[in-house]
Amino acid sequence: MQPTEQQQPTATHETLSNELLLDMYRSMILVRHFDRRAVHLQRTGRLGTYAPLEGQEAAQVGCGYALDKRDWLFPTYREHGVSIVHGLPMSTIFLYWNGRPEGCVPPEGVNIFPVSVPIATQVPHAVGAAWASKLKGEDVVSVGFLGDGATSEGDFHEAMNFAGVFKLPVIIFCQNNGFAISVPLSKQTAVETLAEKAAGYGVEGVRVDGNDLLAVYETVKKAADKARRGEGPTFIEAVTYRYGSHTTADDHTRYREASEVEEWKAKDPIDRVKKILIERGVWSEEQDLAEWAKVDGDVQAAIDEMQATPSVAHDRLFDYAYAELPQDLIEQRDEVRRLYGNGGAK
Ligand SMILES: Cc1ncc(C[n+]2csc(CCOP(=O)(O)OP(=O)(O)O)c2C)c(N)n1
Repeated sequence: MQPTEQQQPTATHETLSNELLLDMYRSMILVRHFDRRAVHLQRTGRLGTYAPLEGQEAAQVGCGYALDKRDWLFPTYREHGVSIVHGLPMSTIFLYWNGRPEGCVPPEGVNIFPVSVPIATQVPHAVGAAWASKLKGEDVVSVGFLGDGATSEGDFHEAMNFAGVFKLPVIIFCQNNGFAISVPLSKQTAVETLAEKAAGYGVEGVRVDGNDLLAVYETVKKAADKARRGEGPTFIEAVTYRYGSHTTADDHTRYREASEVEEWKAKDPIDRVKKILIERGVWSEEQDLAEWAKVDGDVQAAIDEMQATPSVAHDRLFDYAYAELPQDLIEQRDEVRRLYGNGGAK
């Protein structure tokens, strides 16, 4: 996939205060550092696996800042950036990837659903929550996140249709990062843009440069305002790119050219904002270095918290999927208990 040159709408960053822009920039640095540390933790055996987002910071941080704390997020496994901005502690995300049940429980008042790994299944959840908000007359927007590959799933189409018919206060936010694991967009869909799919459901579709923080912020804000006015859903296609592998379990160099990755790195979302801040005279290289050091302390504190959390008993794997365990799973659970003793806690 080539970087997309022409996307709508064009952001007018002059309208944003220095304070807000600096805040968003600091969040992007935090998110990138968090992400890199998570990959290292996985490589040293301290996380089970991990889905990196490096390259997608503008899409996620811009989206997060455009929403209100009362809005509800329905994330996939890659939404660490927007989740952190929305108030999810980094330690919770680390615990999730470390296989702890605590990693699925946001603090009270942080309106984020647990991560959905089956792709697109969270989109009907978001639409359902938006329907509830509408019926209750609440001023709340739900946001369902998905990737380009997930737009081929039935759940996505059913959710879009329902959202369109009932004019629900929902944003369906697609980060088109060019690949579904190793499958490129050209093998995923015959349409030129994913945004145009929205028309088939009577939903407004917007395509935005997902590496442009300000464009994403403005686009999501506009969609959220529209939803709050009762004017229905928006499907947003944020065109971006992931620099690394789909997860730490695959090797992206097997399915794409290094030159393509380099081409996208030249459009790095963090560098773009840094340039604006330096041009505005409110940021310097020295401040930048200090900021990276500061976020390192914050991320380290979250890692320490994860490592201080007692390990989990293996048999808790069986706790949450069924109210009453089927017989074959009872047998498996009992075998785990026999093998590990005491439920398997270390
Ligand atoms: C229903 C379902 N089918 C297949 C998978 C296996 N799978 C995991 S991620 C993935 C690709 C998703 O790609 P995309 O939607 O583009 O999102 P991205 O991971 O790039 O953010 C697939 C096929 C799954 N998790 N769920």
